[in-house]
Amino acid sequence: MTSTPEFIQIRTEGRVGILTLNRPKQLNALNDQLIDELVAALKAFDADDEIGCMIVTGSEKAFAAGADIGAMASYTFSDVYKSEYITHNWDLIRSIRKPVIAAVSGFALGGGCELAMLCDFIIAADNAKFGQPEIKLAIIPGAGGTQRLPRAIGKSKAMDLVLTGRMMDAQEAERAGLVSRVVPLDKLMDEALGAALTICNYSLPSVMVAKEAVNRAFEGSLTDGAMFERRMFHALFATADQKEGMTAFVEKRKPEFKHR
Ligand code: CO8
Repeated sequence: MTSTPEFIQIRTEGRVGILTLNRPKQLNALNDQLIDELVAALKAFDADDEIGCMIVTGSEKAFAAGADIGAMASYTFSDVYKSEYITHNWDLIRSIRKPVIAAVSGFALGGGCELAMLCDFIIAADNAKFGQPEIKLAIIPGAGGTQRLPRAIGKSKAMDLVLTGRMMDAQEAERAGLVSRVVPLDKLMDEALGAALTICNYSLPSVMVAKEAVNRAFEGSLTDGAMFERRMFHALFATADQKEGMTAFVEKRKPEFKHR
């Protein structure tokens, strides 16, 4: 990054890049600058050979309470349409190729829930609350909420959340399949870091291909996804790490992956 970010904190732990949303007074409400900073940091980690996995997190009280309502209140259609307000580089988050884990505590609402869903999987603290309350503001979700939420939790529950604007607690979110694990609040970062470090120890090419293949299942047809999976399964036999991984298993030792 060229300048020090104002609304996110960046640190590393081993080969894990950790990004913490940091607008505490506004419950991490998202604005263009925060998203720009987040995208720049994710892209920098994605390009960094020393990094194998990323975590996006917030504060105990809020992962992110949505887009900044105060900033949006007076905008007109042409203001937001012309500037592609707040979503102009949203798809760049989707294009990050290394795994990104969302570690969510507190509120993940509106754009906050959409940001968590844009990550590869969500680990939630037991105080997490998810929702798409945009309907209460006479708008609708604008960054994937009406598309990714039904794919993640099914039509009925997604309609319920989008149309009533109610929040879903961590337990309901886990039952519905939105989050992969729920842990006590004070264990959230340990759990996310444990998962990230596990991923970092695997061969990076296979990790990246696995992410790409699962995203095909989420976004495309079964036939195309299965063909992509088959071809990439074959392609991974060209890596040095595949030889190392299988040889190590046969020799009953730990593999030493070189990420190539
Ligand atoms: N925007 C701006 N400020 C916010 C937001 C927000 N989304 N959420 C909370 N805040 C501010 C409050 O105004 C308050 O500020 P102040 O102390 O100056 O009065 C402070 O954060 C604390 O909030 P509360 O006092 O309300 O705290 P509570 O614990 O009582 O309530 C809630 C917490 C339930 C989270 C409540 O603040 C709330 O309902 N927030 C709004 C949630 C919402 O409607 N989110 C959806 C916004 S629209 C949206 O996200 C569209 C997404 C489009 C794409 C985005 C891509 C990035």
